[in-house]
Amino acid sequence: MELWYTEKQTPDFGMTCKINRTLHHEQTEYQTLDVIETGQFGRMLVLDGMVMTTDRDEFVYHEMLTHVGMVTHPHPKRVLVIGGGDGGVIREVLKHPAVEEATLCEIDRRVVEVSQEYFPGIAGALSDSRVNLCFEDGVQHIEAHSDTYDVILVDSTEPIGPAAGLFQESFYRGIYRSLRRDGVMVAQTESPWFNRDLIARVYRDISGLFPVTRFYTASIPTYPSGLWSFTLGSKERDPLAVDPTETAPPETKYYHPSMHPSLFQLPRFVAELTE
Ligand code: AAT
Repeated sequence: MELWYTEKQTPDFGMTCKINRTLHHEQTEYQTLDVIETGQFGRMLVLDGMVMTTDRDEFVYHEMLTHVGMVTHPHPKRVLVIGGGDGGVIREVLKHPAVEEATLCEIDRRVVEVSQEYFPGIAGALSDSRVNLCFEDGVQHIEAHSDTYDVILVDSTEPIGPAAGLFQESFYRGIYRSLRRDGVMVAQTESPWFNRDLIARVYRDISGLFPVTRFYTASIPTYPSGLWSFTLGSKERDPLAVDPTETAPPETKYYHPSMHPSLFQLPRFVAELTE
């Protein structure tokens, strides 16, 4: 008998893949958590029925959420990742030698523990001595820290359930306060096909707070529609004005310094979300 997993990405559209077996299933305090083994993408981490990461395409999302913001900051010493309990963004952050302290603020401790067990290539970086693990709601963490971080990366689940607060204007205002004078933030902002209202609203909110706001996309096959978006807010430096040749880490598979300037050239149906 064949076993198939479907994520209903919208009420009318889904992604389906064949699975060899279910490796883990539990209901945590915050969400349902599954690890399944797929034929096409290797192991897959699923929260509340939605794909968070897979062995084979995780590099795209984790590199693109991390490096664009990291190279925009002149000296990213203190970095905060909100969400991202699988550790993929932390792994990418630690590729930058300027980093002295990387804090992970994840609401659900079980995501970290299960990722350490089933995704060692992604979660391995969480045991690095520069990493500070903090299990609390990102909204509370942001409220408790002002003028602290150089870079804040928001690696959150979809804007329903525990992550709803991570897409609010008040949260971005908190991020602005938590960042130091030349701080940079990047948030994952969902699909330009399926989340158009959300993207336009988040772009307006961030550009109302930060002097520089930039929007870019990447191709991620296991995320809804396959096209994903990221919104960057910066207090001083414009990512378009930096040359990442020297600062981009060499060991990447998707992000490359030569693609950096063209990242912000958007197809028209995407660009209109930022106008
Ligand atoms: N690295 C890619 C995987 C994710 S995981 C997003 C994480 O955000 C989850 O582990 C979830 O527990 C955590 N989270 C949710 N709400 C909060 C909160 N309020 N504070 C801190 N952490 C939170 C993201 C994939 C995104 C795209 C999927 N289609």
